[in-house]
Amino acid sequence: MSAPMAIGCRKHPRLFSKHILHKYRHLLRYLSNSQKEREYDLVVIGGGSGGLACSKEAAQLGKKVAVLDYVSPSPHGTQWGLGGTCVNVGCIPKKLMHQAALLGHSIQDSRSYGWDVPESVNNDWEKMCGAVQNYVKSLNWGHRVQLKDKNVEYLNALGSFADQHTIRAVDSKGQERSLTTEHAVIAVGGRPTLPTQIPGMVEHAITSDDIFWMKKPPGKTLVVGGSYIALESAGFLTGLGFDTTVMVRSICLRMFDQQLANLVTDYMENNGTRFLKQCIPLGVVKNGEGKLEVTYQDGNGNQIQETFDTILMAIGRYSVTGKLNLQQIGVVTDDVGKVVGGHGGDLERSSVPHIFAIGDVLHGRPELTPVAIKAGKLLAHRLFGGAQAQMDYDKVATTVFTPLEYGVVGLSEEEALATYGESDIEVYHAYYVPLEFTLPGRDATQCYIKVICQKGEDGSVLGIHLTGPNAGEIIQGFSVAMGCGVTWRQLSSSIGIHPTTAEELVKLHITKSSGEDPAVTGC
Ligand code: FAD
Ligand code: NA7
Repeated sequence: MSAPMAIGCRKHPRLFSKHILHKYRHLLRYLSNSQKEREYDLVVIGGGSGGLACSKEAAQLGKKVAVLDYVSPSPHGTQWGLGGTCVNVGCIPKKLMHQAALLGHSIQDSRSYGWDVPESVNNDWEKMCGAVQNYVKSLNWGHRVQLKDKNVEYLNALGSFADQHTIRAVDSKGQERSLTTEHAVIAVGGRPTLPTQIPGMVEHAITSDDIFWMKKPPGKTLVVGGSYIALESAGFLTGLGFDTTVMVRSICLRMFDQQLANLVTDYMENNGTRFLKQCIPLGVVKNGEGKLEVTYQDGNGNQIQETFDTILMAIGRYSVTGKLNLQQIGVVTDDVGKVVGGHGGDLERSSVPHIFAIGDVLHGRPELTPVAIKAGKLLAHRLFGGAQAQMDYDKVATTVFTPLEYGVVGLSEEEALATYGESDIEVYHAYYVPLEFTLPGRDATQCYIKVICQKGEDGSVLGIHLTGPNAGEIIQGFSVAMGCGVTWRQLSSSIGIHPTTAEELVKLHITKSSGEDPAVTGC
């Protein structure tokens, strides 16, 4: 294909130069633009976890910085303030509602500890939501103040690229402004997917963008999806007293260790969440009473109908890069619109040298707030502080905040087996009973710890997994140890803190391969 074109071009020099000019148009535009005086050193599109961190850090380094943040309302009209997903419709309201649900459990447990609690104790959704929303609004305000204090110009405007060095900002009144900049960071995050192919879902289903801002209690709820967002939402809704069903088409927590994933869902099932497995929604209509009639298909192909008050779709998220004009300016994205980084040896550099991407919008990286923040700060220091350090995306710890929390750092057993092979790994494990479960007689069947190591006393620890109360708090410290390359010898020679759940991790001694009973008995 290329030979005739080349011959043709040599015959027609004008065609040849036109061809070359077209091929290198982005580079030429970059070179010609690079001579001009620009208004800003850095413009960040997206004022979420990553964008705020990056812009503040760059301003601290003495640079002229602007950050654009604009929230397009959800299909149900939900909108929120500055701070991005985590603050408004993610980690923060989610964890507070998780806490609300845990408190409900604790109130029940408290009877066993001598508290005289009335037989019926109910959660007031409006009151809880009001408190959560007020806290979120205080965070929105806090972010605005911080930007002002740190000399970052904040524009409540939708950004897109007019060219490689010019950002077009359009505010809610349609007023437009152009900002020229030396560097740009794309930090626009993502939004939850609503399936257009399932009749009635876009009109009637809500997503995680809406649930935390619902004015009325959700009532009987169908949560669709097996992701962590689906399970966490179903977990707190059940805990708050709502009749909650999770519909899963395949497996839950696909990216996690499946043994632990099953323990998480078993615990939820034992504590009142209903699971419809191997089922898919086919459609939904609103009946005369305002209830949602869902038709779904089970694993045997039967079509079943059931009525719900609320449908929460948690079937994944998409990147909101569609309207940024990335293709036109030469920024390469993957097939789901995420920016491909790693150009020129910099993990966050896009295919256009002075344009970077951080956070959820960056291809192939964990979608977590601390990851976005760290990547944003490191990037600012590389761009403006003479630093070299790249983000370490490896061994990032996380926690699934289901009623029984699941904390994890490193490889799952499946990944370890695939990477190292069965003969090279040793798995230490234990089923344990958290002390706080004992007096109320709570079922601890799903409280489990698994440490995956390379064979031998000095073999590295490859993965740590824990289900139990406060798993998130526990796993953080162990992730530091993993980052330092902790070995099985070092882990198992640590002295525990008694009586805690965390000590069970350093007391592990039974290997899976031994086939011994891993139940912890006594101290
Ligand atoms: P975001 O925080 O999404 O910020 C992007 C911002 O850019 C948004 O404000 C958006 O409105 C704005 N924007 C988009 N397009 C434009 C544009 N063109 N112009 C101007 N502004 C624009 N992570 C955790 O670490 N722990 C958790 O417990 C956790 N729980 C979660 C629970 C839920 C329900 C969800 C949905 C997510 C959760 N996450 C959690 C993930 C976490 O919220 C994200 O990883 C994080 O917010 C990503 O930050 P970001 O800066 O990439 O993007
Ligand atoms: P994920 O982790 O992408 O998971 C999506 C879930 O939704 C998963 O269980 C899917 O099942 C399920 N799904 C997807 N489409 C459908 C349809 N059409 N019907 C029923 N079920 C469906 O999504 P999250 O939003 O939780 O996570 C977002 C990111 O955060 C994620 O990328 C992680 O990196 C962290 P499947 O497994 O495909 O059968």
